[in-house]
Order: sequence, then structure tokens, then C-alpha cells
Amino acid sequence: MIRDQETLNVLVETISRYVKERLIPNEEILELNDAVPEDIVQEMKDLGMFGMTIPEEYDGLGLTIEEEVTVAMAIGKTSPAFRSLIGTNNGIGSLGIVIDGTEEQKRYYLPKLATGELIGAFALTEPDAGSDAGSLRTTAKRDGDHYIINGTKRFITNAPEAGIFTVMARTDPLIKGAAGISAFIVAADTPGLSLGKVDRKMGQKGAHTCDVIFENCRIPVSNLIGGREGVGFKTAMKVLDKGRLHIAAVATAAAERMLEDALNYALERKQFGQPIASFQLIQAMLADSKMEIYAARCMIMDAARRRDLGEDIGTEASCCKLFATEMCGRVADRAVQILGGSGYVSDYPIERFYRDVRLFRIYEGTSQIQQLVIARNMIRSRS
Ligand code: COS
Repeated sequence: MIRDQETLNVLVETISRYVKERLIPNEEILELNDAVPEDIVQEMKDLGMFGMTIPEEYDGLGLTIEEEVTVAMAIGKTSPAFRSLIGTNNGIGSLGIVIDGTEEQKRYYLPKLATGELIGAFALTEPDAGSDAGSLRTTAKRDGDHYIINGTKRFITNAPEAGIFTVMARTDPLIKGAAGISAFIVAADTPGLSLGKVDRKMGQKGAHTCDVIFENCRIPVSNLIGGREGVGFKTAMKVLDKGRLHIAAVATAAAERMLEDALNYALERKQFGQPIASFQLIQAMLADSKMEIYAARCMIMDAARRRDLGEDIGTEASCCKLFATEMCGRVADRAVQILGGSGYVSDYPIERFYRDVRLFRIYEGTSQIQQLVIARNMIRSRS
């Protein structure tokens, strides 16, 4: 649902211009320094980019999902690490509170997340609980007006920058599966909370992940999201449904960027006396990429519109994430192939993008988890 087409056009044009004029020229610096430059962080705050999806009553822009994926397709045309910095506040780092938080929790945290004063992170994954999120072992034991949290979370995006974490922890040790899990807001400066060393990754330099360790962290009962125990796994799954659609949009945009770069190269690079774009085997790679990007766009816009109408789009979100991220991987591979030797050296952005986009097929649910969700939902609908 687009509330006002003209307003959205202005926002998308502003962001597209910012991506072109400020972010793309800083991609190399981002990669080399493994950090988003400070002036860019401030500009993103000034542009309101941290709070685009946070409801207007809590000082965000309140984008609908159709608007959000449209904007994500503009931001996604540069290094994914730029998006990652604002990605958690607009997604998994704030959504638990937006979807299931109490009014008090929303009023206290969302305006700070909207301005970027506070960075939010989502702490679900653990050393022994990745795809099998329901088996997580972090515990939250009630002690009077507090819960005491113990455990370790792994690969937590933006953990080094985060001011708060949405933490999924087991409140009922007797229930082994999802029903024993609750979601909490934990401030980064809580005594007993510490961070592991920042992970050295294959790509997405500038986007930081690390372990988050909880040792007898006492947090007030009022930080239990929604004030209800036992529904934290469902909160996490609802967060991921929306997050998966967002990642699908970002992956589609990255594919568009790589295809644009590959087309530019194919038009300039001459072999056998003519631009390589005139060769049919190159054209086949360009055409297949264009076709797949178009398909991903159509899927994502359809799912987004349906979610804005209130439909349950768990299956469709998984379809979008699976198709768009796998497609993005194929486009990255073809783009390297079109650039040939130049695609393998770091003089061109494609070498970096090839590594960066690999993560899309893994985080917020691997491709195999998306297959599992889609098939399970199909089977369940028959029973
Ligand atoms: N929305 C709301 N509720 C949901 C849901 C969704 N999308 N998906 C599942 N649930 C509910 C189920 O309805 C079930 O509730 P009831 O017990 O009341 O029926 C409960 O949650 C447990 O669901 P299920 O039995 O399907 O859980 P499983 O443990 O079998 O796990 C998968 C399901 C594998 C799909 C889940 O663990 C998952 O998505 N894993 C990947 C995690 C992930 O993406 N990690 C990435 C890191 S976070 S960036």
C-alpha cells in the first residue's frame, strides 16, 4: 500500500541521489576501514534513515511494507554494509517492540531507535541454535521484579554498535521447544553483558557481528516484550517474516547494481574487434539476469502489498527470500564471468559484491530453512 505516491517518489529520489553521490563513492573506504565513515553515519541520521519503518506516532516515517521494500530497492544498490547499519533499527532490531511491545516499551524505545540515538540488535542465534532456533539455551530466570539472563548469542549484527538487544531466552526450562521462549529488551550497558571479538567475515566489511555474552544479567520485569512469557519465539518468527521480505528487496537491488555494472563493462570491453555485449553468449547472461531480477521484483511487490492488506505472508516471504537471494548469487556469478579477469581482481566493485551478497543466502534464515517453511506451510494447509 502506497499512502502517497508523490511523497514516496521524493523519498526514493532523495535516497537514490544519496546512494549515488555519497555511498557509492565511499564503498572502497568502507571496505578498507571496515567501518562506515562517521560523517556518513551522521548524514544517515539527519536524513531520518534509521527510523523509516518505525510508526509515525513514535517519530519514525511509518513506511508501509510496500513503501519499505521500494526504498530498500534504492538503498540496496550500494555496499550492503551501509544498509546493515540502518537495517536493524528499521527491521529486526526494532520490530519485536513494534509488533509485540507494550505501549510503554514502544514509547520509551522507538523514538530513540527512530533517530539512531540508539542502535537495536536482534539476538536469537546461539553457538548451538542456528536454524533450529527453537532449541536455544539462553535462560531468563524470574527473581522477584527481575529476570536473570545467562547464555551466549552468536553472529549478532550491529552488536558492537548496539544500545539495546531483543533477546530470545528460555523462561520455562521444562518446555524444550518454542513455547518456553520469551523475548526481552536488554540494554547493552547491563552489568554482566559483554561482547566477544568482532567476527572476521568473508564480506560485508563495515557491518559488524560478534558474540553477546550474558552472565547473570539482571533486567527488570518491565523489559519482557509485551509483558507475556512463552510467546517470544512467535515474536521472533513474525519479525523474521518481515525481515525476510526486506532482505529479498535488498538482494534484488544488489543484483540490479551488479547487472548495471556488468552491462557497462560489456558495452565498453572489446574483443574480436567488437564490444563483448554484441556476443550472444554474453547477451544470454545479461538477459537471464534481467529476467530473474524482474521476477523477484514482482514477487516482492505482490507479497508486500498483501501483507499491507493484513494477509499472513509467511510462505510468500520465504518464497521471496529464497528466490531473490539465490537469484542474486547467480547474477553475481554471471557478472564476474562477464568481467572475466577484471571480475576477479578488486579494481572493480564486482569482486567485493560477489563476497558481500553470499551472506544473503544465509542470514535471516538459510535458503534451506525457507524451503522448509514453504513446504511445511503447504502441508499444514491440507491437514
Ligand atoms: N509467525 C507466527 N508464529 C509462528 C511463525 C510465524 N511465521 N512460525 C512459527 N510460528 C509458531 C508456530 O505456529 C508454533 O506455534 P504453536 O506451537 O502455538 O502452534 C510455534 O511458533 C513453533 O513453530 P514450529 O513448530 O514451526 O517451530 P520449529 O521449532 O519447528 O521451527 C523454523 C521452525 C525452523 C522455521 C524456525 O526455527 C526458523 O525459522 N529457523 C530459522 C531461524 C533463523 O531464521 N535464524 C536466522 C538468524 S536471526 S537474523
